[in-house]
Amino acid sequence: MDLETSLTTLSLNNSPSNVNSFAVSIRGNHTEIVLSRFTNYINLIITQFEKIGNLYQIKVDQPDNGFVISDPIYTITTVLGRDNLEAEVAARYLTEKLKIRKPLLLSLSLKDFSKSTLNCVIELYKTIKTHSRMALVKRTKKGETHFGQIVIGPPGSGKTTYCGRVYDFYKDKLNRKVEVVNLDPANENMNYNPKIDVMKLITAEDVMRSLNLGPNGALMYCMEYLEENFDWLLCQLLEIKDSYLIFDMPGQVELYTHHGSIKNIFEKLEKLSYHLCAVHMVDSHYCSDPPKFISTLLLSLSTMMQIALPHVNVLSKANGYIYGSGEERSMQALLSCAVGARTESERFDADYM
Ligand SMILES: Nc1nc2c(ncn2[C@@H]2O[C@H](COP(=O)(O)OP(=O)(O)OP(=O)(O)O)[C@@H](O)[C@H]2O)c(=O)[nH]1
Ligand SMILES: [Mg+2]
Repeated sequence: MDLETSLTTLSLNNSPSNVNSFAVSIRGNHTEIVLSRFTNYINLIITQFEKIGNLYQIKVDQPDNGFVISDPIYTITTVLGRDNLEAEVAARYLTEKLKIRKPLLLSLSLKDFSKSTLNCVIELYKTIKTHSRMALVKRTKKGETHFGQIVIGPPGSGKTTYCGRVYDFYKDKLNRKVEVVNLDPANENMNYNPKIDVMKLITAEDVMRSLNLGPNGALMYCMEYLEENFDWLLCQLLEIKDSYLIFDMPGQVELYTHHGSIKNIFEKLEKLSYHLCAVHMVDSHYCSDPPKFISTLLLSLSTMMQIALPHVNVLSKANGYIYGSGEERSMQALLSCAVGARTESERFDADYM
């Protein structure tokens, strides 16, 4: 039975997202590696005997409360084969070095369990992962072009509310296929049903608790984690066909002005034919006096420079703006007031009265 066939004979319930196999010579021994990555676990066969050897089920110990641990602890159970301490130690060494985060089914059949052989296996595994990522990118390039908007802006500026409303507008009024992608790992009040939700990958709350970080540090960590797991996002995006995409983003300003992860994620998507526009939400309250307005303009400008996407500023909460008595109730008046410009009637009063 060859390796690929033996893989399919294992009673696995989920369809694999991809299967990759490689063969190399390690210290004179012909070595084959088959890696199958499923949505909820990984299947890895490493053999120098051209057949399946000891089979280990390796679980990642996570606390029940969903904390994310930076250095996971693994529980290894022998499912098939005789007890072999050397092989079990090798299985643990490989799992820990590879920092595998999903449950792993590992088949190990080696002639030589030396550290240098195991290190070669680790390098090979990394090569396979890179290779499979390249294949994913190739698959995306062959696909169609996608369009959408990423909704960014300071905390509480109305991003999530806007996403929900725009989703309803596209769907009900324009009859267009549209999906919302939530990339805010601390999103509590989603007024939409996201097609992709980053909170299934990581949440800011778990990071704060497990890594002892504050809200800002946790959000940055989450975005770095998402960047590292870009394949997770891409795989799910590839499942969405012909839909306009609305990305709901977190509200931490540094993420758009200094930090690189969000920029990098969207840069990669842009290269994969995702044509996106940044919709920068600004609370209209910040247009109510000149200093706030200037700081908003500077924030918008630095965000535009950093994110480097077509950029539209949207004034939110205009219904909540409190007009002065006798103030003209129009957007023009609101903006003139922000920069201290005089209205026509004020000019007339000042000049002629
Ligand atoms: N009056 C008024 N309130 C709004 C409007 N848009 C949002 N809000 C309110 O502003 C608050 C914050 O809105 P969100 O949509 O959660 O803002 P956000 O930018 O997603 O917030 P973060 O994700 O925490 O950064 C909520 O209480 C909303 O109900 C609006 O157009 N008018
Ligand atoms: Mg929000």
